Amino acid sequence: MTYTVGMYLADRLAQIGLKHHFAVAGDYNLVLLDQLLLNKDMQQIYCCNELNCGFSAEGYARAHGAAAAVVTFSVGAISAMNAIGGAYAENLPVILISGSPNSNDYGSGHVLHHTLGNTDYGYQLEMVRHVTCAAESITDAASAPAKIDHVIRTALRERKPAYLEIACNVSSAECARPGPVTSLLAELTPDATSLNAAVDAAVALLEKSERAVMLVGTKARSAHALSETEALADRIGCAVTIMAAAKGLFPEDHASFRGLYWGEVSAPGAQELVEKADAVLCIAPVFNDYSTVGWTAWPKGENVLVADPNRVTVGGQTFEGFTLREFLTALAKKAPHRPASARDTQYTPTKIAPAAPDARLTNDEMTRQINGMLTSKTTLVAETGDSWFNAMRMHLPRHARVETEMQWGHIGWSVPSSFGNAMGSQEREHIVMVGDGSFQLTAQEVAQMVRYELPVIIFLVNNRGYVIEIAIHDGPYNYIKNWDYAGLMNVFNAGEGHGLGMTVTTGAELAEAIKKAQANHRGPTIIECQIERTDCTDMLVQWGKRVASANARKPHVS
Ligand code: DPX
Repeated sequence: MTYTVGMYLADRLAQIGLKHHFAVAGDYNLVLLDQLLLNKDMQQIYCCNELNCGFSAEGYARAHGAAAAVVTFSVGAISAMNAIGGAYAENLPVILISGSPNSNDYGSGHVLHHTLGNTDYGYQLEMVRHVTCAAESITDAASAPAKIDHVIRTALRERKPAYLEIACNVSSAECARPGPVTSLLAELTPDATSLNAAVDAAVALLEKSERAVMLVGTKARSAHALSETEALADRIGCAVTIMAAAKGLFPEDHASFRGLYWGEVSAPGAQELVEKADAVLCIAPVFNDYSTVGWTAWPKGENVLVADPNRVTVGGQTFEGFTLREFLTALAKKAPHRPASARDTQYTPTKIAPAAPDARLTNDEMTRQINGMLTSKTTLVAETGDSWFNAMRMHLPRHARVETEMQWGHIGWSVPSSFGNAMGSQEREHIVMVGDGSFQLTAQEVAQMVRYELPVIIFLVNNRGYVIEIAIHDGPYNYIKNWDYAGLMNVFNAGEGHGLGMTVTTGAELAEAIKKAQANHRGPTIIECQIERTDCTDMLVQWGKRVASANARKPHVS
């Protein structure tokens, strides 16, 4: 049998550990999909549309480390680019693969279907460069191995998405076989001089501090530095706080854990801890308008160390040439013990009192019951909206995971992303919290959970509108058409699936529905939780006010 470009790509994807890839068919990628199907180490998983396909791959990368999505030219790829932008913002190595025009049509002057109707077919590559760390167009078999390897290696190294387009007549063309995968996975050798200097500068900051605090940020996971972060916390012994997007990245039962730092909406005591500390070690943070609560909570200055995935800034100097993992490991060998900030404080998880079982369901009662379901095997996917704040106030058992998309913030992300996440970690339990407004963007991907029998439990919060937007800036555009969300399951089952849909209006009904959901092992469950529109977290209201006033700053006139 001829060894082909498509087989090479499949082998490389399987070699980096992918057991699945996500796809939507189209005539520019059909031959490529056939080639990928020949690889029996990987299963092809189908999505309803390319936006969802991109987000499914994004979710798979969260669970599994990397992912691939295969789409058709332009009509498919341009839809997928939004999700790929999300993967870029969230530091996830997703390989977007697009079928593309026949190599003979490039430069021929031919007008092709699914294109802009011009005769230059380079535009998709140009567009995708902005949302990927490497992008290649393959129009001949001889250069395919080098281009495929470059794209995959760069994505894995930079933890960012990358792009390949393969001319539809080249995916079945003959090609060389790949060598060992180690060439794709090799890490760069660290610059020892720079690393030692960074560690010395960090030690100097800690030596002169009495109340050091650690602040863990979201990129600690994509930098593969979670256990190193914990080891450093053990060594220094100081209080450890987390940023919102890093919820779940530091164990909440750790003796030094002191909760969420999010400016005015921090856990009790956490704001004071960070803002009064004489040394703040920020581990892989993302400081944006949301995470700084409208630029009001941004640790800066002489006593702040920022350890980014590939760079450390401390004491007015910046160091690079090593990874975050290498820095944390080296620092944990030399850092002094500074336990004061942990010794003098404690962490008390938020406790929500149970509501009367027959009282109208509230946001608090819903959150309390969902929190009660979490185990070390749970992955909780919290959509943009009040679901963020509900996730933030939950107490997590060790190894429970929380997924949010706080940098990109595309509503509707959670449904396809949880589908991909569940596909990539079938040994875990997946719970989604999603608002009605968000759900309406990507609802059809629940049908794929039915198709692949994934027991994802979806808490659909029906508060009749875009409540987070109402908190930030109200207007008629924040009110949406109501749907029969639970009823959708009949549509998706179509007489052959095991999806379950229920609507609840009281705490007792919710408790009953959760029991049924947990017994439904062969498909997803939607529990539509009907709550009042005005019933949202106080955190959302406070945070919303701050972000709104940052957005409303007048243009600067010089
Ligand atoms: C918008 C947002 O119902 O949740 O808890 O009621 O807010 P809450 P819902 O899902 O509403 C979400 C809504 C409209 N954001 O409040 S956060 C603007 C927006 C976005 N992404 C995309 N379009 C618009 N974030 C793709």
